[in-house]
Amino acid sequence: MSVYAVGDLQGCLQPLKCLLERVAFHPAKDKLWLVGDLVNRGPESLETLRFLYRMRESLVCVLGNHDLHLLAVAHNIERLKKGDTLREILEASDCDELLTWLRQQPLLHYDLERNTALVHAGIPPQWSLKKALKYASEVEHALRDDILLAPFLDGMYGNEPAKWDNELTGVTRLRVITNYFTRMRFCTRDGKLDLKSKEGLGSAPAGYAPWFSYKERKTQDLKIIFGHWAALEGHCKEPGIFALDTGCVWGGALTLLNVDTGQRLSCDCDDLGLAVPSGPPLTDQSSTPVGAR
Ligand SMILES: [Mn+2]
Repeated sequence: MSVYAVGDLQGCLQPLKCLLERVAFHPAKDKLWLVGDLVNRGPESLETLRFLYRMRESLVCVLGNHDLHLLAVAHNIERLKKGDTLREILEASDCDELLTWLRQQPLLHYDLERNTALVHAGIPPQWSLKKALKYASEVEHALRDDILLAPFLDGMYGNEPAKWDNELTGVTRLRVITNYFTRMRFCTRDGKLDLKSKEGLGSAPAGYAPWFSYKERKTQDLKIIFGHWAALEGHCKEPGIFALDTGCVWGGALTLLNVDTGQRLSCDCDDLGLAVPSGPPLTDQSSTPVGAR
């Protein structure tokens, strides 16, 4: 059995198929971990979701900001934004089935045997693994609950409060948790978020640094696999931290990591003879869903 992790798909189904073929992925034996942002902006969001749903028994999948945005649009909480490519999912006859599956997926996955966590954006420096799992489960509970789902989706948009406080309650609390797990790049030592800067390591505002860079980070002993930050181009020097978003949808490549050996493979649309999808360049990604409305 092999365990592989792939970066943000965003509807790039052909590069995923290419990578699974190259490693001779066997659905009954192997596992595929997904860092989230399965859909949106890319060419085949609906077919990507269908493909993953069919192989759901072989997957571990955490949710990204684009996946949550899809759920919010589907539940009439938010409208499609310019550049969204989600309409084909909303109009599909199997939309309910696909989204019912999607909302069961966690925000944070922990593999005890490998002491490895899978998360879309990251784990803030002030949270231990134990706390992170507890807070993730609060959002996961709301997502799976028919009554709590709509208020959660309605309340999740926004950048404030920028910092965790254990006294927070209700949808405000869930918003901050969601922002950490699905949108974070830079934060302060004590976990105050900057959700505006989206570029590389050099673009941090004064007092802010990448969430993984703090020496006192409470998850120093944990391996963490994450996506979301295409401007890192898959590079992260921090030991045990694996950045997998290599911007496939922005003309980069899709990266697959063998979780046990550390071997990386990548496949881009050029390799497949496909047109590179049009979009902003790597360092200028326009609005990210689940931002301020
Ligand atoms: Mn993302």
